[in-house]
Amino acid sequence: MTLISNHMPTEELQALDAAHHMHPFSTQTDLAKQGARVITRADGVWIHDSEGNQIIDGMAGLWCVNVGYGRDRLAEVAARQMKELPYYNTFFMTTHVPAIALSQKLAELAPGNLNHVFYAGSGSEANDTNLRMVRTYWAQKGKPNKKIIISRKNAYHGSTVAGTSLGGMTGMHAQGGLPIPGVHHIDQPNYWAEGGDLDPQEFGLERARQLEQAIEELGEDNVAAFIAEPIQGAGGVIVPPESYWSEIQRICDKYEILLIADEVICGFGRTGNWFGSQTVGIRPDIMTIAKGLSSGYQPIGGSIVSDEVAEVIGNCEFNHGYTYSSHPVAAAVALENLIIMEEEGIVDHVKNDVGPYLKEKWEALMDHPMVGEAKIVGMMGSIALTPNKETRAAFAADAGTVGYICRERCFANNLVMRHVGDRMIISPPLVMTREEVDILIERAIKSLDEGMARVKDEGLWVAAS
Ligand code: PXG
Repeated sequence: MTLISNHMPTEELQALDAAHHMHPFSTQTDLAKQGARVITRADGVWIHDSEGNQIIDGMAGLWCVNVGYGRDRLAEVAARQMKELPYYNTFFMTTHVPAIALSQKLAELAPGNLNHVFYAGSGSEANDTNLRMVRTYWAQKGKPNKKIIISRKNAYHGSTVAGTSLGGMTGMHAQGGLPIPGVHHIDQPNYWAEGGDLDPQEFGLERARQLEQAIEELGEDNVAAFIAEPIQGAGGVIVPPESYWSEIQRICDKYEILLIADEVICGFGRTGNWFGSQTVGIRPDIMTIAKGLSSGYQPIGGSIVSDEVAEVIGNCEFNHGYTYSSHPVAAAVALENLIIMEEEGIVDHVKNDVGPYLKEKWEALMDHPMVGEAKIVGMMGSIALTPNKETRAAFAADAGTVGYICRERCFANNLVMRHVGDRMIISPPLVMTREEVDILIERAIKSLDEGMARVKDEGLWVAAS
């Protein structure tokens, strides 16, 4: 067998990759022609590729490497745990110290009465757990018809059958005959794209009240829960108007609908608090967690559940669990990650130090002729690209055409900044320094300038009518 290593020529690695590796969310044949970028190592906020480029990672991997790359402590904890107990389950009246210790820590960090954790291997799996858990909860309470989960268009809750169904991505629903029955989607609070002539706060209320209308239409006795990201991430870092979340909380309370906050991106410091729910001022019954829980060093997700939900579920045998629920190595690494976050004051760094610095620089991107709005909470930000700021116009070209051009320029300038349609998004490692923020912003401006020139050259600087 040939030993495949970082020392092989890039083209050979790309050819082998194209031959045997199927990529998520990619058009395999296009990628095979182009060749995937081979990432070889990473340190701090920097990733390195096989061509020797040093790329500043404005996305923290995939919204997850909150403590940055190259943490020896996490590697050491993993090695120690692997030697001591690499695997054991917690199904049949057994437990182990990593699961106990991580659960205790999460109960301490999570707000209010969220004191119980059910583990999964990812955010998608955790949302599968949530779907079954809320339905089981209501069945246990003698209300088996309370089954429908209300979610939002353009939400992202994962890629499994339940995750995709709960999510509101039409392109994902189209593949595989989803959503499953019992999931209902209302509109998202995306003021830039959908606010029309309303004032932002009025628009926020209008969108929140769609939840009330949906509950009335579907029948309170048929609705189990509402699920939402405090701030939509994969949908384009959509920051709702302030009026939105307090109204949602009021409605959930009024109709006794469980509130599931999907904290997979917003959790663990991303928004300047431990959880996005604290930033937007809500009291969820269940929080979905993953990503920043282990800073991506191990695959682990879960559901943090309120005392009340845990008590009701605890009265039946909940026939649910994954081989890797409470995986000891993943749990040990996650715990060490949280300890690092505490010791280094990383949440405070986001809230009071580099977060506000990034906000100032990010919002100044509004001065760029192609940027219509710049939104940022903590260290997740987005800008809307537009040919006309005053009218909040979209481009006439298919959504994403201009965004893709800008993303390509970012890559060429050694910056990972993603596009979602014609919004550009960032979610860098939380440990980023001010100097690194300056580099990120400098490269972003250069890429926007080059992107705009190309958009004009290609005759794409045209507003949709
Ligand atoms: N909920 C939210 C809010 C997420 O952002 C998941 C659930 C699913 O987690 P797992 O661990 O199963 O992936 C996510 C994941 C993107 C992108 O392109 C975002 C995610 C995953 C993959 C791609 O922005 N978020």
